[in-house]
Amino acid sequence: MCFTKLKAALRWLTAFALSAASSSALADYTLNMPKGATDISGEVYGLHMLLFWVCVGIGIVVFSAMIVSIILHRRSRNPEPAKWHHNTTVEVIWTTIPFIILIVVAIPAARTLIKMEDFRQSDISIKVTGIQWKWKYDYLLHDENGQERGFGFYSTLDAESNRIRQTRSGLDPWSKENYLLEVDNPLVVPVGKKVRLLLTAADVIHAWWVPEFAVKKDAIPGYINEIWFRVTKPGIYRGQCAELCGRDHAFMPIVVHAVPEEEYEAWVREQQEKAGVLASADGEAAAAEPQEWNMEYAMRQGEKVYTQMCASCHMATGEGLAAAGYPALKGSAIATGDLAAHLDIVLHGKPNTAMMAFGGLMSDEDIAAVVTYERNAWGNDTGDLVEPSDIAAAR
Ligand code: HEC
Ligand SMILES: [Cu+2]
Repeated sequence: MCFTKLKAALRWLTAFALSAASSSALADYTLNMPKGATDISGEVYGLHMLLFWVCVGIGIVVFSAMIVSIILHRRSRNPEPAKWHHNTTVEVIWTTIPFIILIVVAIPAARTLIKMEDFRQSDISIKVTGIQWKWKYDYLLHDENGQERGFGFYSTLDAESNRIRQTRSGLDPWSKENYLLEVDNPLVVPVGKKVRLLLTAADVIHAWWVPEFAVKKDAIPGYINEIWFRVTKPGIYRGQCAELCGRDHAFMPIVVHAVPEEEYEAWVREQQEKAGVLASADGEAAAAEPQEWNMEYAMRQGEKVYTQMCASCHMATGEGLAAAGYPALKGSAIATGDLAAHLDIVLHGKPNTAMMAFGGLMSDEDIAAVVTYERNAWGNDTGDLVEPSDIAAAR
């Protein structure tokens, strides 16, 4: 039986090697760390290579000495071993040389570290919040009068990767470019500007990591960490959460679009317009066009919010994932019963379960929309239209 298993494993390995060789995966496959897209990442790469060659040098010297002594002083050649021990000259040499090597590598390393920790004079600050299992980006923007003009959005695994990755989806991961490395809303930054990220988390510890920028730092609840980067080449850069943060840790990728400054400015304006934070002619923040609140709009908005915020646990079908303890919302007594109890669990969560308090994470409108959606989707036809004012009252 063991033998059959071994044969199966071998067959699988061969198939894997063949498919890897024939696909683009092999072309992308590299052993070394990337030179990256920022000056700092270039320096980090340089340091890494310097140390690598120092290690190679040390390896050659140490192993040569060892091999030579093993051969020259083998027992058959020297049945009578020499009796001396302790040689001050040799000991001084083998203490001094490593000491000098350490100093030589510490100087450039410290210089780069100091630069990495220098957050002064940044051009843009963005707050990054790790959430199970997505990222939230808040652009902390002000106009020249100090008026807040910021906006924020969630960045979640793209729908297609999400479909493919479901157990027994029957879909082929190789068919999707950048499988599990694509999001719906990427972080957009201008090339050549110093971008400072303020990292935190809403639930457990996550870590924001983009290898091409040589930045990786923990995002910790109740705590703010800083990182910065200045991208030199326009492009799309990808990364992942680098701190094991729960079941879907592998499904909260990071995508950064580094674009020329004008393109960034245009994008920011568009986001500000959408968020309704732009100044009108008289200097007051112009409110977004008031949206008429009706069933059709609430359901459309609710589905979007549900896909971003809830589907990772309760599933797109509303059927939940019993094996992981995520209840179905389809036909759920709470989602089809008393509205107050339903709002309570969504706003305040359920302590000591994965159902977190969404009240602090989402606007009245988004919560009203998603609750309306839950109460009417998947055959939960309660007909209830929840108003944003209901949420404000229930908070
Ligand atoms: C991280 C996983 C997770 C996410 C994301 C999540 N939930 Fe939950 N949810 C749970 C768990 C676990 C429970 C069961 C809690 C308990 O033990 O009662 C639950 C319970 C519920 C219930 C009660 C269902 C019932 O019949 O008991 C509702 C309603 C609900 N969630 C709505 C939502 C909404 C709306 C969202 C998105 C805004 C959401 N959940 C996001 C994990 C999650
Ligand atoms: Cu994470």
